[in-house]
Amino acid sequence: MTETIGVGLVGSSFMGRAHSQAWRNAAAFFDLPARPVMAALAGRDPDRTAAAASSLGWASAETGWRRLLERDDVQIVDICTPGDSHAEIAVAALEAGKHVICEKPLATTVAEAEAMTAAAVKAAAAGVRSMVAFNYRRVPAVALARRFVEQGRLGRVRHVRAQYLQDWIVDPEFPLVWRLQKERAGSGSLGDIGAHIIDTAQFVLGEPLTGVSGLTETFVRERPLADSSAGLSAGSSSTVKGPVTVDDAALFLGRFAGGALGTFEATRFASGRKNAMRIEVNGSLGSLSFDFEAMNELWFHDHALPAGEAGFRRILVTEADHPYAGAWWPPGHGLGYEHAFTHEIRDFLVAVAEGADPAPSFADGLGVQRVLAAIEKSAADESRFTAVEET
Ligand code: SOE
Repeated sequence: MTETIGVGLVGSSFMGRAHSQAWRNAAAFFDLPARPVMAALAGRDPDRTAAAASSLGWASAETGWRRLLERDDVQIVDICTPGDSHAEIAVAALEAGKHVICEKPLATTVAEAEAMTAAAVKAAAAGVRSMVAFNYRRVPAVALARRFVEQGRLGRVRHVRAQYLQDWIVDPEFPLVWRLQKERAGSGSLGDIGAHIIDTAQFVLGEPLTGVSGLTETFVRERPLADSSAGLSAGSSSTVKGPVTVDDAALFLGRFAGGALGTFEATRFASGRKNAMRIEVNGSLGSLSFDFEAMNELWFHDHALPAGEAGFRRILVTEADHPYAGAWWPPGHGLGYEHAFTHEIRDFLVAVAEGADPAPSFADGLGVQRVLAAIEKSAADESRFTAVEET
């Protein structure tokens, strides 16, 4: 591999750090058509960005993302900022001829996602690629689940049961970080983690959701104002409170194009559950079950076996012929949260080199955004929620 491709990344919080490790490691573990060069990290604060660039492995630091677009040594822009800046950065980067990978959810509104998709389609005609970073598709066990469904091992799929359960805002004194502000995040649990289970379910089934019905709730309506840089960590919080303008929890039902029914739950109030991204699929020939808290395992029930022998059995997804797993450690040694990011960078680079459109595309991200909007619309329509008669 002699070719190189320059990368500029915007943002150095949780996702910026996760993506940085992926750029650092992709070429060390995968055969890539071009070696990524970590040219520059961009951020708003010069000192913090310079310190982050040096600790995360970036060759230089830029104040402001626009500087990345002016640099000839940057061919890829990786967007790891809060949702309210995705559209502006992505459209400008695509128009400047840079390939773009953008964190999820794609945008804060359908209109923004539409503008981004239009820019992506236009750019693709000129060979400029884009991808939305739904990392859980690249967990080996989730990719294996997709393989099983694609191979028909589950038969006719009837049910999808998906949950994303976290508990980091159970404490009402946890501050009002950007993920709890509608203008910055678009929505709450719904867009932040509900978007993941929507994408994962559509990916595993290979079908889109065609209709949904939603129920959302904000349990804690005011929280102490946060340090503007605070992410998932509390940071320093104030005694002054401000309104929480997003959902704390979102439940929804859905119907898939092929007729399967889906039940979904996304919440940050599931005390004790840290990152339980779960999906179970039931089909006429068998079922699959996955929980991110045991991310190297996929459970499979073969319904064709005699009842006395059947039942869920654990597949340890660490074999060389499992998706992505062969690039890493010997069987049984296992992967972690960070590996899915490395896999998505690997897939993005291969698509860019092959001149193919990487998946999930911005159009796929727009599809998820439309599902989110439909859930919000349904949840806001109180008349569709039937009150139980008092006895
Ligand atoms: C916070 O809920 C969060 O960091 C999400 O924003 C990520 O997408 C998810 O992977 C982990 O949790």
